[in-house]
Amino acid sequence: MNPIRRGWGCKKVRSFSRAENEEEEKMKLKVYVDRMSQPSRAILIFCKVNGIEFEEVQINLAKQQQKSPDFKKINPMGQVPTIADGRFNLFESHAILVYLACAFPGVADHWYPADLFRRAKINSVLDWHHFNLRRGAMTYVLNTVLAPVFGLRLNPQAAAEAEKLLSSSLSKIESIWLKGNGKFLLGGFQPSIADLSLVCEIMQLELLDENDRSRILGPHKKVLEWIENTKNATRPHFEEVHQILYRAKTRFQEQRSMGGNNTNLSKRLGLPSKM
Ligand SMILES: N[C@@H](CCC(=O)N[C@@H](CS)C(=O)NCC(=O)O)C(=O)O
Repeated sequence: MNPIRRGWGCKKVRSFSRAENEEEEKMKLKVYVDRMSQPSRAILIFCKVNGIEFEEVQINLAKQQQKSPDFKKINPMGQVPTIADGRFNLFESHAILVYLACAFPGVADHWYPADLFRRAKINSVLDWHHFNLRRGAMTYVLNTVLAPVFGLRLNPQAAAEAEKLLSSSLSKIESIWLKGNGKFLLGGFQPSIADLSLVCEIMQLELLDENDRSRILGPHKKVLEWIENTKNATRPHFEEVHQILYRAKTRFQEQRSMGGNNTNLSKRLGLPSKM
């Protein structure tokens, strides 16, 4: 545990020396992200909504900064998001969300409830997410939109497989976790870290051709409502953090209307090779 964190709840009643201020600065939470990455956006929104003080450190995936020796000292996996809280470094977005929810006392209980059963259910959704919704959404967007940006061929067969996984994941979200009258996963009326993580993943579908997006999301009315509920519960930060995605969406639309492919877009969009 970061020693600074142990001082929560204590008001600072004395002024700090320069050395102490420098020490405090070093202990400040650093969040390493690329805003084009879905899990990075989830961490940023979470910190902003909960008033967590942090420094955003840009790791430009397009420039392969995640592979630099300096960054690999912080995250040997060479991926974003990553945090450094004092001397404590952590990667994997779900582990980070859990840590932040537990480590910062200002975070409201609904994000990661103290109740063991509700917490366990949230963990269950988060574990499921990686190999279902995330795999389906990422693979579909790569093989329908992003591949040429990285010098790869679009792969319709991989896209078709991914669409099946994506659509069945969206159906499961509706029939299992959104089945009641609640506004959020697990029937709640306030969001948890699972809502934030999953909705940020779905947001990348903004990059699709509108027909594809409507075909995939259109049948899932409850999912569409839940996305709106999550946006509303986290405004204005949700939209602010997603600005980069909306800009990319506009450029892809322009490119499509000119009948081009996306080969030359990577530099203009600053897109990473893996998102
Ligand atoms: N399971 C990880 C996934 C992290 C991940 O895939 N990060 C991507 C961006 S979304 C990345 O850093 N890609 C660059 C690379 O792998 O070189 C999490 O949830 O944090």
